[in-house]
Amino acid sequence: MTRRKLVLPTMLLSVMMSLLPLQSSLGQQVAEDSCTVQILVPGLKGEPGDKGQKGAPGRPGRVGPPGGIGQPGLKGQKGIMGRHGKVGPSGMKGIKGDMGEPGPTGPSGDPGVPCECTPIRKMIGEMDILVAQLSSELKFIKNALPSPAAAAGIKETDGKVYLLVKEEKRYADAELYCQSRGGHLAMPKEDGANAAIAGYITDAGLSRVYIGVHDLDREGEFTYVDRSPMTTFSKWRKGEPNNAYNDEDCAEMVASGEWTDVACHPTMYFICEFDKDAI
Ligand SMILES: [Ca+2]
Ligand SMILES: [Ca+2]
Repeated sequence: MTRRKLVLPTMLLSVMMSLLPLQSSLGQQVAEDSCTVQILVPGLKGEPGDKGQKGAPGRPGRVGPPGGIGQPGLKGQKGIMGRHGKVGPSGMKGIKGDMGEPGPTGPSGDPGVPCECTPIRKMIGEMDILVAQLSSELKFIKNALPSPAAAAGIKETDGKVYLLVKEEKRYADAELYCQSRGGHLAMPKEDGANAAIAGYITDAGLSRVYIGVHDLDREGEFTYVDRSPMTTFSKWRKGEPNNAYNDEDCAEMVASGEWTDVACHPTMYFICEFDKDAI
């Protein structure tokens, strides 16, 4: 305590002196001891001073850190239309549309120039007839010629077509064969037809064939195979028909064109005939 007393600055002493009146109010003992004991205590807080004048503006602060993303702004107004862009590539071909409604009928054309049509029409008519004939003959050939080896070809007269069939058959089967192709066994009813058939046999190198003549229905009364009567024409060989062995009810033609009654069950070649009108 003594040492602190010794080092007290002069200013502190003056303060202490100014406080003496206060010490006197504290008591006589304090005044008596003031020279020996110096108790230093802070003074009472003074009255606040007057407000100072506004200072000069400070220096600008440092740049602050970046702020956070703010709320999106309001939508702006629509801008003006831009320029036209470049032409794009061609698209793929579309599917075909439906057929439209038929249009109105057009105006009538100008009258044609008269032509020489009569000869042309006549030619067309003749061609139509020819085509019809060829069609009929083709149909006949298809029916009558199942195979080229089955026949030696055909012969014809004005009204008939004859077909020599080189397949040995009995009389009844031969007739069935001819019927299945639209005809009958050959039925010569006049010299011309008989000669044509005979020539056919000769040309084929044959000696005899069945023809469509028989007396199967009544012995001795020969008819044609289609049951037509034999009235004005026949070509029996001399001495025929003789119904030999009481077993000859059919007929054959030999190469000379003459007829002979023969049995019906032997097999031999035969000739069919077809009406041209029916072909
Ligand atoms: Ca007989
Ligand atoms: Ca006989």
